[in-house]
Amino acid sequence: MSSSSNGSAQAGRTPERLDVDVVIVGAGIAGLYAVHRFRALGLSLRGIEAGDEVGGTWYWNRYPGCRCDVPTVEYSYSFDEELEQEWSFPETMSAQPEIEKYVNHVADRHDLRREFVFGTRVTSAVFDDDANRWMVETDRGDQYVATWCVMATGSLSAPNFPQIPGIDTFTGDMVHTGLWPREGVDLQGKRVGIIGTGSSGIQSIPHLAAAAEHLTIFQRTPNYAVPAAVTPTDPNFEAQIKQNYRKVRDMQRTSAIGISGFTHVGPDGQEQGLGFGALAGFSALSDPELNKSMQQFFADLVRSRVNDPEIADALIPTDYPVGCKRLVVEIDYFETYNRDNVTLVDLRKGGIEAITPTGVTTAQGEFDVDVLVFATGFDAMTGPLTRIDIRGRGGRTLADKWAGGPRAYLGLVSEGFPNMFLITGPGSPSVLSNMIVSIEQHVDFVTDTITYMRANGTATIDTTDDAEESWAEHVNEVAIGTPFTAPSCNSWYLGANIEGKTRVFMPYVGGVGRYRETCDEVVRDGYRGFELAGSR
Ligand code: N01
Repeated sequence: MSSSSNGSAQAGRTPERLDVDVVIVGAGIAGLYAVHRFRALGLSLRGIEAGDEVGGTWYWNRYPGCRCDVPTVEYSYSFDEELEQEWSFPETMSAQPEIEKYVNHVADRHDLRREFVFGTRVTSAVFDDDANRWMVETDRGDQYVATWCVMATGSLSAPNFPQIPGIDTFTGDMVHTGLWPREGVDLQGKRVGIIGTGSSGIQSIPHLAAAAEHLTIFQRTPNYAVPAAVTPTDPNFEAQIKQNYRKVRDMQRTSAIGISGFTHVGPDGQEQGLGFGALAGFSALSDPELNKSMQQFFADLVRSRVNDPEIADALIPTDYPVGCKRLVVEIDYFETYNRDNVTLVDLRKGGIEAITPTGVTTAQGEFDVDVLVFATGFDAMTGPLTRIDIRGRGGRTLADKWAGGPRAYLGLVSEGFPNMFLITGPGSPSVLSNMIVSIEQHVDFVTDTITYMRANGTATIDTTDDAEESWAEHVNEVAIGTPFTAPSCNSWYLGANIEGKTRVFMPYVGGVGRYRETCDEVVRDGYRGFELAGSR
């Protein structure tokens, strides 16, 4: 990595007061691409990043075992065709350090860091109705005035610490997988506890078990998990992809989840592909009979890998369909339960009652631990936005507006918050897609929109209640009948993981291709559903 710690390097910097065209919040994959595109328009800009470095998700989530479950060659930017040819990912599905390295390389290659302040968190963004401008403030005392505010804040970036009594009394090390320290966590000879068995828990558990003296796993709900098809990158296949990258990108953009499914005939005469079926079958998963047989397949898989039948039973989901929660991709997860130094606490037999200075108290007894890992997920999709004091027209807060569930036309603009763009916001394919494909599409949309507004001297872009409402109805409609919204389903897609959060299915399940077409049509129809007003 070229600059190891921008944030700490900027620790003593003087607060800024800047008047710019655009403020971009976040230096993840979205924020970096936004800076790249907007700078090419000649816009003045300031990027603001809470972390010490670029990377977003891949900066914060550095827990052992963290890995992407989208094929590497597809989980990459498409805008730099030379980079596509030059860059090589060593594995079919990249581990976090490789992706972080890639994102840092992009930042260096396009000289993007210099537009950002690091180690700086946006605390408020307030729209000035008279001036049609956003006033953005940070925890470092910066004040920015901007015409457009682009929230590249990520969908899974607001960590969830559950409200467990006594959580603040724990005297050992407490760490969230989504805030894993850069220097790592010393687990040698330690009794480690982990709460949560979603993707982060399932990925990290084998590594924690291997490093710790003892690992206690607190599982509230077992998850469906499939073995990850991770192998070293086949140079022949990589060459094929590189020759066909434009076709691969086209296929991604018109696909259901932003993954091309590109195949070619290998030297053995067999068709080879990217081997990614795990998330692709929304419609197949909606067939109850097929879903039942998949559930049986999972049960058999777990029983074949876990020695103790009682533990195997505890690891098999029985009360919700496959596809309700995000399908997890695992390596050696189930075998970990065959280790002598691992204990599974099935919280369905008695839940967590408290955290004490020395461990976790459950209805089944007390478990002493030295390190407590929270793999308890995120206040997904809305949390990264509602945790900022965002106030739109008339001083209305976004948090209040979204108290009954998020509303944003196309997941891009929320009525009453003009000139604020949400990258991969609720109501867009976002977390149900290859994020880089969706990010590029949104940033391109915003770039084109700003270009259009400048060309026409338009002051503001907003949307209407009606447009927002009918989009919300459509998002809801396409989710009905899928396992995502099954009555037995409790997932973060529905906000069910956060106490008091209104249960609304947030992402758009209609598909990346269909969504892109809709956005293109909206623009062709003169920004149908948006309100372009005033003159600058
Ligand atoms: O979070 P989660 P995550 N007491 O919300 C449990 C992406 N991602 O960080 O199911 C006890 O899925 C909770 O239990 P329950 C991916 O999109 C991708 O793992 O609510 N347990 C659950 O087991 C993923 O879906 C990768 O009953 C409590 C766990 O904590 C998303 O990020 C890797 C609890 C939270 O699981 C989030 O995944 C990692 C409590 N009070 C993440 N509160 C890839 O592979 C919560 N839990 C690409």
